[in-house]
Amino acid sequence: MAIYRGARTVPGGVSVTLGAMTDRLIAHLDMDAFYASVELLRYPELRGRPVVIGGGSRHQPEEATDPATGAIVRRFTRLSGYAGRGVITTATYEARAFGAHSAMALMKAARLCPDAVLLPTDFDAYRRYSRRFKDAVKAIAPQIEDNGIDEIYIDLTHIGLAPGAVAADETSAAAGERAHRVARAIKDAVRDTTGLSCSIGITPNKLLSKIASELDKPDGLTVLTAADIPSRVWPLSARKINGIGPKTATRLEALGIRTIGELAHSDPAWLVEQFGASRGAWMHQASHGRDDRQVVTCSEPVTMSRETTFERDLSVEDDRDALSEIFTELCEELAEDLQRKGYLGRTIGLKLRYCNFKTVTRDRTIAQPTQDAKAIRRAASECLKRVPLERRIRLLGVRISGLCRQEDAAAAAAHRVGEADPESTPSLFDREL
Ligand code: DCP
Ligand code: MG
Repeated sequence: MAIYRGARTVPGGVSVTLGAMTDRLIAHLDMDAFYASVELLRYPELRGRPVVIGGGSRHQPEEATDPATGAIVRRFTRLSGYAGRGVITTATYEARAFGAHSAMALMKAARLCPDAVLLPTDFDAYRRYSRRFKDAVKAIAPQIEDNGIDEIYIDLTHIGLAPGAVAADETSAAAGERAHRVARAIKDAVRDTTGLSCSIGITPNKLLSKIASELDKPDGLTVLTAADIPSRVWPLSARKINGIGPKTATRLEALGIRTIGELAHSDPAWLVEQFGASRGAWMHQASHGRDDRQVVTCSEPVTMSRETTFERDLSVEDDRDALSEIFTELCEELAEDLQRKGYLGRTIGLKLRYCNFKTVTRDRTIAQPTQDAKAIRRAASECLKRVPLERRIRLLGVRISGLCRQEDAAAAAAHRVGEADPESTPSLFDREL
């Protein structure tokens, strides 16, 4: 994508400014007032009213049939009567206008906005809608990274290109138009399948897109590039950078830095002095809108484990049989987990917690990845030889890391010449020792 500068407004009040910074097109999509919007689907009569979501099921609306018309009439809980320690999960934009927001105590919100309607949460429904909107996006752009119940990153670099066209050869104007067209298609698909609106930010990276998706909320579509950073990103609070939390923001403020722009203009060496080498350097890069992170399309597990805390503390001396049996079971369960999920692992770890709550771990890496209970037990038994066993044991656990997918392991095995693991290693829990 070549350089294109300038801004223009496209129909629907959507601002598009382009000027390529890298050759990637990354989107961040975030649903608007997510929990509240799902609730409004079933209570459409609340549309346009201040509504907050939180509190227990006792705030479920009451339904009655109007004897005259036969229509269902619902009676909703008003926030004004609320007493308790609940907090708001989210609020409609109408309630936000009164100052109500996520994480605010409901009693405080009741003072700000007594006429708001209070609805209880229904996480099953939110999860269902979460799956639906993600599937709708995936049908258009399969490279998505889950970033929570109502947000995803989407790699649009190669989506919506004309047949035979290559992203790298595209002009920036064409790339911008494509970004806009694909984003519009995604927003339509999300609305068609869920009835919900979302906001999308498109920029060359995840960091900027996460900032951009918030800029024109709700129902926003914002495309930004390097040229827009000074005008659209630098005036924002440093907290808008994903990774700068309240603590860092307070520290920054004490140092006289409130905005992303002020951060960008501070001396990187001074930032390193204040926040350490990696964090200081990262803050400098982030404030200039630089971020190389990839969209991670599926989250691979890093480790799998099974552990159990005994009903009473067990001793190797007196409870050898029980320990040996539990040890075998844990290895078998772990092997089943691996087989069910389609993984093999190479590093087997053992965890022991003694009756005094001291915990020890040991691990051993084997030559070939495995999902076999016996191989796992053999390696874990090797680990067992390296831990003290005088004290009574409260917890026993086995875990496996260095995971790879079954199909990748099969391909690798085809290229390997026979390195065998030893046939058997009895464990210290076993009788024969
Ligand atoms: N949530 C929560 N507690 C919080 C923040 C959020 O339970 N402190 C839940 C409720 C939100 C959902 O997560 O609906 C998504 O969080 P967002 O921050 O994306 O907020 P919304 O989607 O509600 O609003 P916005 O339009 O600002 O994205
Ligand atoms: Mg949201």
